[in-house]
Amino acid sequence: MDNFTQRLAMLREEHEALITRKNRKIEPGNGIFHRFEYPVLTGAHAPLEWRYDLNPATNPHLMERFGINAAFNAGAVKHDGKYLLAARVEGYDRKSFFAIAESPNGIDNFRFRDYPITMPETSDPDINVYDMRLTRHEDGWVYGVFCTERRDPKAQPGDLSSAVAAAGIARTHDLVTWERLPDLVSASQQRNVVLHPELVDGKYALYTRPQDGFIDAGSGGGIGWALVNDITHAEIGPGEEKIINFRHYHTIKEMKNGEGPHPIKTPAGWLHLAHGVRGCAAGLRYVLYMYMTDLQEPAHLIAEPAGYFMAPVDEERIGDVSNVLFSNGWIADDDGTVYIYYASSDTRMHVAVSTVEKLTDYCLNTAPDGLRSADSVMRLNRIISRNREYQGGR
Ligand code: M1P
Repeated sequence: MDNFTQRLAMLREEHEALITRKNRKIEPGNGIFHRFEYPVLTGAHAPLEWRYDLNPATNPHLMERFGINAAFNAGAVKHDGKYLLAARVEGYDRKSFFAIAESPNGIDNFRFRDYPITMPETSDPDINVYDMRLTRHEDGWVYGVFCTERRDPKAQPGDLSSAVAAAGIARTHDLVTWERLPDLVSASQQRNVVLHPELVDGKYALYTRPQDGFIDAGSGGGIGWALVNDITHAEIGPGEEKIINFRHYHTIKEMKNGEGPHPIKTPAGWLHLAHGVRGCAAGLRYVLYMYMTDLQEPAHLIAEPAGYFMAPVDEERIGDVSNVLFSNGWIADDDGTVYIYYASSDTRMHVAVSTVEKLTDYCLNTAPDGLRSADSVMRLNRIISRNREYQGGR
């Protein structure tokens, strides 16, 4: 066997082993969710057909011709009985694009489709696109709302990093062909915009994240909410955006926060997953937190447990942008199982599994943040004394 054929056989074997590797729940968990042993999607999951020219005549050394750096920040939806992740795939050239990987069970065997998504563009071409949230909307479409980034037109000639972030909007019926709609028009830059799955007062409802600049959420205040009449020309007028989940001093979200995937509807209210960002000597630390809003009034906060729901551990801590957990996709199955897809350190995708019942219990029965050390001690003492009483003073 020649070298080319031999190496190709090795690459195929390694790739197939990675994709078909069985994932295992890590016990005992914390009662709220279970993590799984292996990431569900990585750059190495990208098909060999994407990365190599497989023709020995044009690529005698079987070199990689298109490097895939990472697969992360995936939107999620169940489609035709399969668990679909619309991942942010990033090449060695730093550009992101979207590609769908499908699994029969939601926890392993995620396999990319043959081609990535060819996302149509508006008349203002995107420089980079990422972090798509998928919403199966009651109007019958599946929407993808994502960040489209372009160079700041006001940037000085030598300034090659100032950028403008806006919400790109596209929709599909089959998760193959996409129709691009005009970008969201709003007063500020936007990232982490998410479409609510139901109409509210006959309008499309958006979770927003108003921000002062490309990076800085600044005076934005937190996660916003706005209603738009027409999703095919989505526009938020001045004063039409209100903050529904605020940032606070000395918390896990003091610097920034952002809605994760669209909320899950439960009999007790809407379950929300979001990310919170704080600064520290090591840079920014991104964690996930949860909150709940009222069933009839989805913009009205009814519960928010103190602190984070998930923070990076072990391998999750390390990657291209270390110390980051980020989620923009989860799937609630009919039996109440919730598959939480989260990315670690802007590098890879993982799954954690819970249920609607457990997440609701977590949100409604975990005390809120008292915002002061003394309050934390009070909450802790309450738990300890109840336990001592229950255990007969032991
Ligand atoms: O690098 C961490 C995350 O930073 C951004 O999120 P946010 O706008 O909330 O700061 C995004 O670029 C996101 O993709 C990235 O994971």
